[in-house]
Amino acid sequence: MYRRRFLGLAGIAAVTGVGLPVGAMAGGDPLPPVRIGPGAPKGPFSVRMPVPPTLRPVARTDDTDVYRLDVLAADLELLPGVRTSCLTYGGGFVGPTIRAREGRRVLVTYRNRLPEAVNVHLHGGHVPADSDGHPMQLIDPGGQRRYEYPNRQPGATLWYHDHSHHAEAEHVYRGLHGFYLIEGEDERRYGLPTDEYDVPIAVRDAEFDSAGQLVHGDPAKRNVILVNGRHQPYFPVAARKYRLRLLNSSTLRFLKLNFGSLPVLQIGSDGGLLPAPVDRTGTDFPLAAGERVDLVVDFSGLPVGARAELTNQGQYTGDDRVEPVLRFAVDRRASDRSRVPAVLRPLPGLPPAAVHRELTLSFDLNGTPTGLVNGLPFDPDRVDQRIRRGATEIWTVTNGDRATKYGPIQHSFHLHLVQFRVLDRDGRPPLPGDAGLKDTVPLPPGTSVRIQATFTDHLGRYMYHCHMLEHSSAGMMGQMEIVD
Ligand SMILES: [Cu+2]
Repeated sequence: MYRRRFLGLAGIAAVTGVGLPVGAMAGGDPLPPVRIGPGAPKGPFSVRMPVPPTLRPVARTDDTDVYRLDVLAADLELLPGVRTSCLTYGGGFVGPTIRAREGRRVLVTYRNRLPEAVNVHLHGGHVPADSDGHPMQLIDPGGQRRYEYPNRQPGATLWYHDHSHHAEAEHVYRGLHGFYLIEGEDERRYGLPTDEYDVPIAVRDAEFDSAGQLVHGDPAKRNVILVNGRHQPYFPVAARKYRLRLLNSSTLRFLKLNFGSLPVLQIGSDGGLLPAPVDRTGTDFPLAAGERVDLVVDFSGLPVGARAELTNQGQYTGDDRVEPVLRFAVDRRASDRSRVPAVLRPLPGLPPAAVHRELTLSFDLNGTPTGLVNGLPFDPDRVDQRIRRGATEIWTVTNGDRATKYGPIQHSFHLHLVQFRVLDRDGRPPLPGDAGLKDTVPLPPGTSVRIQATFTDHLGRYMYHCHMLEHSSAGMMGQMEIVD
């Protein structure tokens, strides 16, 4: 099914542009408003945003929390009054949140109750190779597999999702994703908002057919933004500070989220907290598929009854039209002893790098489009990079699709096993979204990013790839082996 439109190659600027230099922007008519199911539309902000439930461990020992989670089909009400067939972790379109603690091990046994093979990748996790969800290590129908997560890494907003070879895009698109939050040992002492005031929010796009079923087809037709699995919901908030952890769980689309005039401090990115909060009030948050941003948003200046909106900018038509995503409805006052200290978690230093590598991501567009890294599609039997355990390396990653017959093509870059630092982009300073520890970064057409990482602890084979999952499904993925 590797049609060019399916891969987001046609009108790519319109589909994935984030105000980045992608060349000619495809125009086209605005997409029709969403109108599905009996009684639809109910209008925006008519349904409440769910917060994914926290998964309860089935057992605890001195140093380990043990979980079980089923992978199963479920019919869910993503749109008002319509049942949509979904693939789920534990029955939720955003699966249950696993809340882990730094230094305390988590074991999760996933049981596959689907009629097809699946697996699970902990995105951003520093985990043993046989627990990383290698695309060829699958859980067959009826089978189960136990994944071990040591959580020996700083507290961070991670997420888990399917990574089964050639099927990851469709599986994630149909629902196989959830949050995995590690609380750092240092975190409680900062006094950040916790518990009901610490809210993970997954934002993504989707297309529905007239019967309300998900269509995994032309990305340009994905005209519904889902927020924790609901279209344009509202979220009741108290007039106080909230920690909001935003994830772009789209398979392809780049988001550009904006909180308007609400006071927003960025406190973290993919791999955990920043050294100090950054005032991002009024700024856009461009998020590639898979990226996260950790924020403290302050509603205390709003009276009870006030409304504020999270919006997405210009993603459907290539213009700068603002799309409502989520409404915050202030419905009560609440005491607030949380705070955002001026100093948060120091970043690890940047040791000298002995090894430099160069990678180029591109498509072979002759015939069936094939994703390539350094000219080769993914081959599970081939190791593309051998890396000494403990080594610090600098990788220059380039998007080679500046001028294809379909125009410029957007990519992103995701590295498994480790968090990296962005050193620069085309010799210029990193973007605001590159700050801190990162595992996923956007890679605009024709540009390069230099990243640095240290490959500690674990041996074995891991992936790196474009995190536009239709692109990795089409082969834009490489394999590294960490060796002694
Ligand atoms: Cu790509």
